[in-house]
Amino acid sequence: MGSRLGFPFKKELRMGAACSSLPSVQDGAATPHSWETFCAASQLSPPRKVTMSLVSEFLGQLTLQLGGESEPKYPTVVPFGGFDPEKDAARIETAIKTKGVDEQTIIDILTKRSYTQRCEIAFAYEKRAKKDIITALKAALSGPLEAVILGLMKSTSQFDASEIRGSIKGLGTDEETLIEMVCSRSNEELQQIKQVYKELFKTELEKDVAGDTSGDFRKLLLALVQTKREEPSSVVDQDRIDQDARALYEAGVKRKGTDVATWISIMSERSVPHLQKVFQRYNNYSPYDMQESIRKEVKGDLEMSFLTLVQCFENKQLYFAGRLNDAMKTKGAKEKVVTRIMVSRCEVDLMKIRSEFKKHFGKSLYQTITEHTKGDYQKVLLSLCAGDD
Ligand SMILES: [Ca+2]
Repeated sequence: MGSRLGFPFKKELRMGAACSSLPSVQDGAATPHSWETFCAASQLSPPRKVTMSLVSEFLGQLTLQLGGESEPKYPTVVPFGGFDPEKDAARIETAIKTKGVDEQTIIDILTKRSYTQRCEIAFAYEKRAKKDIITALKAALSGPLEAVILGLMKSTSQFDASEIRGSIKGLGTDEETLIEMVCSRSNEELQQIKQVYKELFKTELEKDVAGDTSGDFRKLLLALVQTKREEPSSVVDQDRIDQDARALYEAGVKRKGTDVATWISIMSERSVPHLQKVFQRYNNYSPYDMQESIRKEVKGDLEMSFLTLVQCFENKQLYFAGRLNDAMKTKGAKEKVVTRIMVSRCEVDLMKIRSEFKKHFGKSLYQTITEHTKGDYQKVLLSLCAGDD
């Protein structure tokens, strides 16, 4: 049995049980024969034996990912050409064994490989070192650098699911994180998060969200988690755009109080391109634009959720750039927010977030990270940022 099995179960869950829950390579009968099987198993927790059914689950997920009409990606972390997992695993083993730990080598390798490649490295590492890479990295690293590196050992969906779980199951509920995660993710991303959430935590995301929120805030989050948003249509339906714009106005600014249910159904069910046109048309009815209307009509978590939604419908990468800018406004940095966005978006749209950052805040993300962070944490963030603008 691998040392990993001696790990407290709860600890594994907090880590998101990504590669940490891999069936051990030296488990004999459970030995995965390839990194694909190894990665497939990494989707599951608690540790389970690798069987053919897992392989088909993995293939099923691939089909799911390839089947849908995916949003275009703008990653800063891309597959490394001339990739050699054996060589990387050996270099990481040496770096971990080096007195005082050679953090630079760990950063250089793991931030310049895709998630799939990092999985291959994990597999090669476990084969040669006879222990799993997560446990080894956890023991070798500390502080915010450790958080980034362990985050990178999860897939984007696993990381997102773990962040949501942490925001709900931590001390009290971290509404700010929960809102960012649920209101900024696309339907497709939410569908994958829901699936992974169930695999990792053995419970439905809906159930956890419902258990820790209340009132209209809960209704809105649950409506989003149900992922009923329509797919973008090639036909622009002007009548429907007009109807929705008027309905949003009549449910809010025009009447006393707010008909929140109408706002929720329109904002959780319509496609993003449709909503962009609805918000433009909205200005024909309302003296205040949609964001101003939200600020006037609702308060607290509900206000923050609607604002996040509308900002993401209008320009998601600008929303993330703004979050990063806010998190690094003061002398230090709100490390949790910075880490979350850099890790979760580096293989999705960080390149575009970078350009929105530069365009709107006058300074590059690279330069801002340089000014507001230090040490190995700064090095790992700059490497994920992958260039100045
Ligand atoms: Ca009103």
